[in-house]
Amino acid sequence: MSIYTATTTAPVNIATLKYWGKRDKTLNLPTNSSISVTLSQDDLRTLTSVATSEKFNEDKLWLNGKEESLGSERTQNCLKDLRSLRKQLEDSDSNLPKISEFGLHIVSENNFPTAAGLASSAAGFSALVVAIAKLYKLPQSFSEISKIARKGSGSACRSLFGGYVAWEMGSEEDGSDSKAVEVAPVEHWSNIKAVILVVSADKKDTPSTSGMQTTVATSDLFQWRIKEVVPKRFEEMKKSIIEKNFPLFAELTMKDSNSFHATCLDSYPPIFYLNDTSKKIIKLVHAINDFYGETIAAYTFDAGPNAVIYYLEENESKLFSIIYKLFNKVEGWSSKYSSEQLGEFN
Ligand code: 2P0
Repeated sequence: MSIYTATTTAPVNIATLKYWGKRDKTLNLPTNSSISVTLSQDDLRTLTSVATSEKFNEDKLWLNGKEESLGSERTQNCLKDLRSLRKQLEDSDSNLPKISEFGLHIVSENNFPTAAGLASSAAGFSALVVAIAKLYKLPQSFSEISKIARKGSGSACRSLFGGYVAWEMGSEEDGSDSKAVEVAPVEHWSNIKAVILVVSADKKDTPSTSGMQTTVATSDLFQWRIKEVVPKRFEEMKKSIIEKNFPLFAELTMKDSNSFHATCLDSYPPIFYLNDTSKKIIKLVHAINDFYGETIAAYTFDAGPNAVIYYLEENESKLFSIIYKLFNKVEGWSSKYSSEQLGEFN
């Protein structure tokens, strides 16, 4: 008996231009294009291993050590697409083992809290789809495979690439042009760093999928966002990445986070993802940028209260000197800035 296996890791991606709204719920086709930065594999990631064998007569999943159902329509859609691509290969080459007919055993593990607004579904579906694509030795490009990951969870399509990634919304009804593409590899702008301020590791209030549906159905502001704001911002943000223009990239990132949360608030009933601590962080980042007279940090918030702060590596001590000072969390840390320099932050 042969057992075929493959393992992969997929990192978390954090959108700097947010995906919020679907034009097709089954295919996860978005109402706007989005952009994200993929975090380093060393930090937040999903590790997924898959095995298949003629002895496995059903599909099974263990997530963080616990057996979970594979019955969701989204997961089934991903498995169906992957099997169908493998079947095409098997039909064209009779030497290939017919593993598309066997059950799959999938073991997946996150190194961060699930469903805490840290985009666990993105890394999870990305790792699932890539691991099976590897197992099946599929020849398709990552952009092609990203369309399958998208059906699992929209934002998952962006986690197939490292660095700076765009999810082009596409216009086809069947989703054939709604895929992730690389804007720039991580080496292009490798001195950008992200820190996550975990405000709460609880499960989020309103799941993204139902939140999006409410926003699409009820928010007037949302219509303005998808028609007038995002298309222009999408091009500007790509340009800011290509040109490594941090102040512009930061401004667009913060504005887009605010625009997304404004449409949540404009939904009926309103959706609240930010809490008082999140709002303090927003004010703090603006105060820090004002204090230094240049934009050295950008915040962004997903469907939860946790902040992701982007900054350039060379500004790390400038940023943390203030964050540590204010939150006073790190023992033995001494600021390299004088009390006078820190002025109002003292
Ligand atoms: C994003 N979010 O672009 C946005 C910003 C949350 C806020 O993608 O229904 O889990 O699985 O397609 O991808 C979260 O939504 O939603 C998300 P589904 P997903 O990252």
